Amino acid sequence: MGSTQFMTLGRHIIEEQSKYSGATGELSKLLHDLSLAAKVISLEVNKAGLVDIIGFTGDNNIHGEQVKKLDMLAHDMLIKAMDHGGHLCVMASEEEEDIIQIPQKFNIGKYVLLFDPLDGSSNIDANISIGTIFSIYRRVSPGDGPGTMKDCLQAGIHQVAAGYVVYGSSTMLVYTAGAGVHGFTLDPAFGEFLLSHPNIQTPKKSKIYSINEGNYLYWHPGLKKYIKYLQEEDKATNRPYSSRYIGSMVADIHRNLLYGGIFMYPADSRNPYGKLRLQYECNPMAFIVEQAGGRASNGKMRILEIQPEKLHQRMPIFIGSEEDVKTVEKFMAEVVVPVN
Ligand code: P6P
Repeated sequence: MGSTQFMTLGRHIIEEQSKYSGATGELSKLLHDLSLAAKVISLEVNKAGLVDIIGFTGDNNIHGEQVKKLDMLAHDMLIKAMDHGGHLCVMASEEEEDIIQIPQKFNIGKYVLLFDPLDGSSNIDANISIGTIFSIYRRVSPGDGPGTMKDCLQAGIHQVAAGYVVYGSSTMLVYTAGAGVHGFTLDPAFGEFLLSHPNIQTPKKSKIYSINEGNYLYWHPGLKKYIKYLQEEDKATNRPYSSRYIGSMVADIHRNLLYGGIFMYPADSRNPYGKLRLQYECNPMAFIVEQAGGRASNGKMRILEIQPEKLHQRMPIFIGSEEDVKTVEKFMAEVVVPVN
């Protein structure tokens, strides 16, 4: 999969931008600014074990979850890198309840940025891969003033670009602007993201499944049947599958994107909407995986076609190799759960 050409992210974005619908170079500058923030966050994540930024800030985020110092550093870094480029009209982050206004003289840009600054943060102390996820839309509000909540509540099908950064054994930035999925590996020696995975295509069928089996008791009966089906032996359908679950969405989906696999965070009897957030986790990952030839649904409908109602709403997600996602949808449709 590796690429031999010496292609930097910046050059790739500019060369590719002719394929983006209505690209004026602004999107390229936006993606460049995002990569700058990613480099600084990567630096901090990689030295986290050495300086006092491990551990809790003592604060809770808007969802009542204890906030790690790196979470807030990543959040602040992204805002600092993105709020004065003039390409945005509004931002939204997992770490802020409301939309984030752009300073007045820079806030009439034509794009909207949503992000999860550091997904998987509960793994930080254990030095497990974590990630940043971003999603970019064109504004729908009038262009002569700041962006609005409406700009941030567009269906995923309207994204113009999406990507993630995975801080693992190396730091990789993976993005799509609607013309394929491309992966770049950070060379820390000179701080450039170099094209390492051009035109990523995820296998149509796999033998990896990723789900937190600790929630088995609470699952939909059709999902229970599906997981048992994956564990049966049948050489013709590559079963039993292997179970791989890091507990960090970006890392789990990144591995499955490259190797093939299905990642599931379903609704269950305790959490009727699952755990993951539609606007800055499910939608960007769905755009990327679909562009790589995969599929992403909430078990019933395409993630990208769901009309968001709330900025931080959660959504069940089944995402990855197309045939595997179709199979779990079939298992769940065949078992009708009586409405209590
Ligand atoms: P669980 C990390 O906290 C996260 O938001 C995702 O990155 C990850 O996929 C999921 O939660 C893991 O949740 O309930 O399995 O620990």
